[in-house]
Amino acid sequence: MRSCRDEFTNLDSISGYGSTCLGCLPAQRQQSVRRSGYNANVPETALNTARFDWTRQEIGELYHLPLPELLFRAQQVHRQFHPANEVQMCRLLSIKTGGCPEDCAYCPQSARYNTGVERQALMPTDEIVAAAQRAKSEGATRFCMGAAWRQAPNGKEFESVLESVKEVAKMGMEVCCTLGMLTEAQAHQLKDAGLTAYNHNLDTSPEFYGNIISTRVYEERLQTIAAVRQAGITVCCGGILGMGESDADRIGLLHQLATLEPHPESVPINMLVRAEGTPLERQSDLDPLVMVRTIAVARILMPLSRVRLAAGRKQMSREAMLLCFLAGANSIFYGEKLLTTPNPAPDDDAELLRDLGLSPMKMKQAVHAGE
Ligand code: SAM
Ligand code: DTB
Ligand code: SF4
Repeated sequence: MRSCRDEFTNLDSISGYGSTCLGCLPAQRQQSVRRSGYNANVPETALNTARFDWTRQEIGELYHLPLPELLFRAQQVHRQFHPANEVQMCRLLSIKTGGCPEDCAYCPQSARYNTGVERQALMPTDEIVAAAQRAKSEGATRFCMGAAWRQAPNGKEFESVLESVKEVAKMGMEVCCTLGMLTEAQAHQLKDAGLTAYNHNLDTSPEFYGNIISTRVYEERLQTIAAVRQAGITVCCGGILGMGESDADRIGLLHQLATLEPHPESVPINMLVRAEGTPLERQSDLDPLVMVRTIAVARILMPLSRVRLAAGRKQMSREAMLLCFLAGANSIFYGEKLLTTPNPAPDDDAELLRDLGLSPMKMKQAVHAGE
């Protein structure tokens, strides 16, 4: 019998997402598909088509397509699975800043570099809740709390994070945390508190990872991602471009992401923010078209996922951002600050979306745990 995967053996038919009934999927994938922010107009029969067996060769062929061809295919996939002109607004908040023992070469929060970032202890729940309320009133449908930890600590601080998650979850927004490595038990506690997503980036290819971070290994990232998935929390996982990696490394990162089964529901693609004092402060400029290409391939490989045009927008032109949206990005960080570095001013972003005719995604389309 012809399988739905046969649809994809020929790259020329890449946008021909077909085929079987959603009910035929294994339970975990059904759950992931239902949680994805897919376009409600997509027939359920078209939702069983994501592939998890992409080869590096196939991904390389897509990545190196002529850009207009790649954009066309990505846009076709995008329109099949997502509202064409909607962008999710996400708000980031650094709830514990600086002093991190890890040596991530890009990160202004590593204690190993003199970056001028002021250390800040864990924020109390009431301040976090107030920030989440502000974010919601400004149109954010996802609230992401970031902490500069190698791994989430046990004890009073973790209890306090759980309390904050509980309170933010009551507001009906998607609630995301990024706290470093997690144990399975911690992932379950976060799930019970109402966490809907956990961000843990693979950052780059397995081969290039050691050039950027020496204090942990790729496999540890994969273990935390598995613990998050196992606990029933949606996965937010992506990477950073512009760290001196090659096209092959970007293809390697995409390969890692697209062979996670289920795919991460949310895929942030960051452009390196060159922070003073970090080993990467003098990296050369990244051609924004590399962001466009990578986002387009991510969109094709992971049709149901939200792809986030994440850090680095402050350095990008409006035209480059438009191309990223055309390539299938449908989520941004909205607010004047990322974790410790600046993001475009909210007024400028509102004007950009208006000028492009894009609308902020409404809360009803936001992804909630357990749906
Ligand atoms: N400590 C936790 C961890 O590493 O998973 C959570 C916080 S960490 C700051 C979250 C992510 O931010 C990193 O995985 C990295 O992908 C991204 N990031 C950090 N510094 C960045 C920079 N200068 N430019 C772009 N992305 C950056
Ligand atoms: C992600 O992929 N990007 C965000 C979020 N997940 C946590 C972080 C970007 C941080 C940029 C540098 C800073 O502001 O410190
Ligand atoms: Fe620490 Fe995360 Fe920054 Fe690495 S990226 S130094 S783990 S805060």
